[in-house]
Amino acid sequence: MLQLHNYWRSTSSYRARLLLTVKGLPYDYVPVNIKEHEQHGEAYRRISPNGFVPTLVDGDLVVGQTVNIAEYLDETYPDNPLFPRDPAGKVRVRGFVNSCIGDVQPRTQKRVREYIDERFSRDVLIEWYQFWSAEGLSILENLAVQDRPDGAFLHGGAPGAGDCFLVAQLYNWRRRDVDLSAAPTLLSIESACLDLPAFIAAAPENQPDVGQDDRY
Ligand SMILES: N[C@@H](CCC(=O)N[C@@H](CS)C(=O)NCC(=O)O)C(=O)O
Repeated sequence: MLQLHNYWRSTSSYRARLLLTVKGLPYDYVPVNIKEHEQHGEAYRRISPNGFVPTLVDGDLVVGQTVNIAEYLDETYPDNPLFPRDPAGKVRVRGFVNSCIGDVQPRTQKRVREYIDERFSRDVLIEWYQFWSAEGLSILENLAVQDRPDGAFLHGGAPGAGDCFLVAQLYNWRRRDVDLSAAPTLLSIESACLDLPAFIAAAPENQPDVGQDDRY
């Protein structure tokens, strides 16, 4: 059985859960409480030396990094593909997910927020978060519009890796009141996703470790 070490409210964990549920793969949920800094504990560092969630474990294989998880799952479990099979489509969706994890999320990830909050102030953190979130929103909207094929989702008529990454990122922005109105394409893709059983199953509020969390 696949195991996912993750935290209910983490954006990266949410996208990994979505990858699994969109693929229709059952998994064991192993909570890692990053609010209590369990990601830095000795036990978790044995599977994730850099202390990031999520980590997927498949038998003896340990897979970190959500793009890596997406590609591993698609190569190993071919049903319900996460990436288009044609080169142009694959390049487009890979470009989108790499932008999520490379251009957008790292600027506001937990350890960056904590550093700014502790070193400067909550006000600086809020300004930082809102500025880079607006920038990230614009990056993803531009990518979603470019060469988008017909269909309700990011790339056609079925959800794939890009939709998983997008829905998790929008959740992150929405919970901190980012103005999303400049991204109508992203919002329409999100609304096509959110009622699907795979997206309901992976939603943060439906996870076994759901609890209270700080806003920032
Ligand atoms: N590039 C990584 C990012 C992972 C990541 O940023 N995880 C966050 C939670 S969303 C985390 O573990 N933060 C804990 C920390 O920064 O100490 C991926 O895509 O898996």
